[in-house]
Amino acid sequence: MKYDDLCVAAIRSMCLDITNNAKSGHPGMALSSAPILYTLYTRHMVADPYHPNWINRDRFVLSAGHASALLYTLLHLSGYNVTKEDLKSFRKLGSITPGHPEFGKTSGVDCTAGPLGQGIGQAVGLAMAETILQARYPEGEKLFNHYTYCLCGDGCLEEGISQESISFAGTQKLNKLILIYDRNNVTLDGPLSDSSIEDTAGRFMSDGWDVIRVKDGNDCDLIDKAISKAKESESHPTLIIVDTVIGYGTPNQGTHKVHGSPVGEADAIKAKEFYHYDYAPFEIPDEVYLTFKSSFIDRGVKAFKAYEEVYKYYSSAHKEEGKLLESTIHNDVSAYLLKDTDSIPALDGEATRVSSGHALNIFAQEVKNLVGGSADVASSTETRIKDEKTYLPDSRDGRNINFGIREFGMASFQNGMLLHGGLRTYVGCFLVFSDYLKPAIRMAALSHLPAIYVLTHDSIALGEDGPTHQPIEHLAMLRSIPNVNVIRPCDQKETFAAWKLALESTSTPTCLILTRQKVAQNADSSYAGVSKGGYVISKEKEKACFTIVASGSEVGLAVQTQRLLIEDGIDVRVVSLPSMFLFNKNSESYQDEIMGTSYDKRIAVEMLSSMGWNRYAKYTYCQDGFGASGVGSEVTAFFKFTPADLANRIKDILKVK
Ligand SMILES: Cc1ncc(C[n+]2csc(CCOP(=O)(O)OP(=O)(O)O)c2C)c(N)n1
Repeated sequence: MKYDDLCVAAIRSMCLDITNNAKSGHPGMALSSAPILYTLYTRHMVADPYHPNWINRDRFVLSAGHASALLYTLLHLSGYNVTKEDLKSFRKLGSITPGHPEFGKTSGVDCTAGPLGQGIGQAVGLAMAETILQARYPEGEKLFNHYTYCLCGDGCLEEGISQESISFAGTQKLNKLILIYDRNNVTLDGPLSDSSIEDTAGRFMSDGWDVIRVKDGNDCDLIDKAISKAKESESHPTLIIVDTVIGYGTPNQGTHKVHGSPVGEADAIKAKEFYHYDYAPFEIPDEVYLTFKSSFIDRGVKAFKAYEEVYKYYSSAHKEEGKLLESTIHNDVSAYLLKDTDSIPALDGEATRVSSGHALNIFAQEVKNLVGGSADVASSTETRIKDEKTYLPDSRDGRNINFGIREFGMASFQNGMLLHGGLRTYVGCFLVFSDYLKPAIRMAALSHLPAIYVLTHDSIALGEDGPTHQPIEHLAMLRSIPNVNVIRPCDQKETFAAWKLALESTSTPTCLILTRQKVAQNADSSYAGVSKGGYVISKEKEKACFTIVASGSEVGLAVQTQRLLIEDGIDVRVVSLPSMFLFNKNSESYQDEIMGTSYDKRIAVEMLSSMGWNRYAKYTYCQDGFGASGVGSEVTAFFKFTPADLANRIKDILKVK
């Protein structure tokens, strides 16, 4: 195009100015990738900067989030609400241009990224969402028909999650996923060759991807051709490998010195001379703005207008589906949920993972856009939606997804699907393997996504599989992540309630923590109680002198212990505390009222780490060491999780013989 060189020079110069001005940031990849993003935005991306949340826009994920200065520059030129002042506030407190892109903070940022590799996972989820929505809506191809682009660097492809992502995307033939790899062969500490000898093209091809090479990362026409070819793919995702030079044009180009610190005024001047760019810092000539106006902006505005017509037609031709889309575009399905889970007849003696399976199947009938699956443990985690197909290239309408044994990838794909909008999702695995999910859970929480994690086999009571499979520290870990609601229901009713709460959420992820073993149904468990996070589940006889606080399967243990103690004349209250997250939202007086006794007259019981429980009780009765392999009931008895042992402990505290 006429002003390609000028535009690319302007973008590069702006990235130098932004990082120099902030005295912080990563100019290296911003400079190497500038022609790639310039070509993508001006010649291919279809999105309307004036309707940045348009559901059918092409998505762009900057997986190498450290190159954020480049993305913000592109958004500024592309007409999004990112001003020059915002660019000058790069990395400053309160700005909309934070160090790494954050979804929801900056118009035009489709995905939070920075933890390397996770952008690729989220891009896979975004691409999946497009295919699922297309198949699940009648005439869905009219509503959902866009590409997902992702830009990554060497670092993203070294991360393990990239492998989980590419092998799943290849298997699922996500042909509208286009991953562009800025191969500048330099990472933070030095040359890529110090840490990788990979044949990247071979790796992708073996996973069912098409691979295109662009040998000169400064040639916009070559980049353009590669993207056009990738868009034509009918059954494979495409990797475009673009050979580039990190820090292009600066005196330290090609070295790690230019990766992660501003180049300084003197080197910026030299680089601009090299680009033949003769403008003051932060100045951009009109030709550049006009180029973006007549390409990206005009294309996007026109496409959005056309879509409005489609939408109008759709809302009248398919009223029900139109309504569903309208309300679920922002992941809100509250209008479709059962009003009352308490009226579902409750079964006694059912494992909460089984109750969860029932709940899922009840809610799946109501919430037609609920899809999910597990990391190859659907039969153990009870995560299958009955009578529904498996999601595959030839059955995109399948609601059951077998993510394979790729926990981190699975959770990251879920983030992508939710980022897209229009779907509700859940993923499942054993609680102990939430370690593998953790970075993606954190990402969901930070991105305000209502992800659902079905985490079963939730204590040493799982038995025979032994300490490798018995979670200990996991609840403390999950509970310590900001904006994550961890719910550990004690019986079937609480499990139904927990699912309802998870689906009612629109911006907080929920972890459902479920037993492998059977538990008794309590008479007084309720949705209202769970929604408060904690409540009295078994009242004292007259006046409690002590309170047992418990969650999940230990509520049953607490109630049995209460009976023993009351027989011995010790009046005790039992509080079920399925969610610390929700309980902490109540007033202090409510919390005290529920607890019933003073802090030093309370014990918290949970067959996992005690960490965190001292906020509620002076004493804890928990499992702070690793468990052991054996029959579940024998393991729990060995570690003294029996009514008699717990009663003795409480008597010791109360100094009662
Ligand atoms: C999971 C994770 N580990 C480490 C980092 C810190 N980090 C940021 S960029 C980077 C090097 C990335 O290399 P590359 O993708 O080649 O980027 P480039 O050097 O081209 O900017 C590292 C280690 C990170 N952001 N995320």
